[in-house]
Amino acid sequence: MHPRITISPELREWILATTRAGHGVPDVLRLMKENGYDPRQSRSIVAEVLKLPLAALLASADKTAPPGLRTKHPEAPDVTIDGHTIHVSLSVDTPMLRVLEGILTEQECIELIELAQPRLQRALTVDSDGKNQVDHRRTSEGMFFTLNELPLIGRIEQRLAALLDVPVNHGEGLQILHYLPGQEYEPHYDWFDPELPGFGAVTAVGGQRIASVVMYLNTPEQGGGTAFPEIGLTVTARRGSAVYFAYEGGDHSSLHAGLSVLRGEKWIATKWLRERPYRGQRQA
Ligand SMILES: O=C(O)CCC(=O)C(=O)O
Repeated sequence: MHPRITISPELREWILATTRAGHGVPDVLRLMKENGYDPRQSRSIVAEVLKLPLAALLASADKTAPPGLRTKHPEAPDVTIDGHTIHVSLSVDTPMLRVLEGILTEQECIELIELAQPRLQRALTVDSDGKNQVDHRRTSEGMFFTLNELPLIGRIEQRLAALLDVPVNHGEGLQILHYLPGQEYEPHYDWFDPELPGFGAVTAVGGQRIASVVMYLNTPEQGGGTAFPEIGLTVTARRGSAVYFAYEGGDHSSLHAGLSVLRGEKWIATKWLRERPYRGQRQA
């Protein structure tokens, strides 16, 4: 989980003074970049100081961000890929979020669970130094497939790549998570906080994460939805559907949580996408 960014009083005052003096946000972002600030971090800082929605600053991204890929956001009502039709049942702009129905077939969900089951281990998170750690906030069990490990995995990766217009090699290995009653994943961001000491290490290969796709492999009897507390949205976990959300620029509205499973169990497959090709190790 990323704590909210800390902004020094001097920087806060400089941003306010510069905008009061008549300079626009693009000027502020450009000056910050010239002074060594990471453009994504600058956008989050400026959004917070000026109380602007981060999305409003993304228009400035083209001028300030280093080249990095963004995802294409699927538009309603239907997207057909290789004969497989995916229905966009909900679209949100901030964070950029889509609920996707029919991303996986029932048979694909069953096979993924069967393949993952014997390889499950306590799920980890990335600590502030960039190392994997056991974390009380994430109590599920999980495993990773490597890229294109099996024909089924390759097929799903190709489908996501075509849907989101991101090459397969920008994806981290598909992660399967299994939650039992009472297990959950507390609110967190999937992007890496540029202010944490491990940022350089976790982004050295592939750069920053730009989007997540959480695919539901079963329908829990009760509970287990994915909550987005900043916007008051809970996506119901339903076999074969998914929630996709993009957070280019470190969007705080992408805060999300795997809600506690109240009855039954919950299985998901998560795909994290990077701005550049990623050939690295497992990340939680
Ligand atoms: O379990 C969920 O619904 C969300 C999973 C999640 O947040 C994650 O894997 O990053």
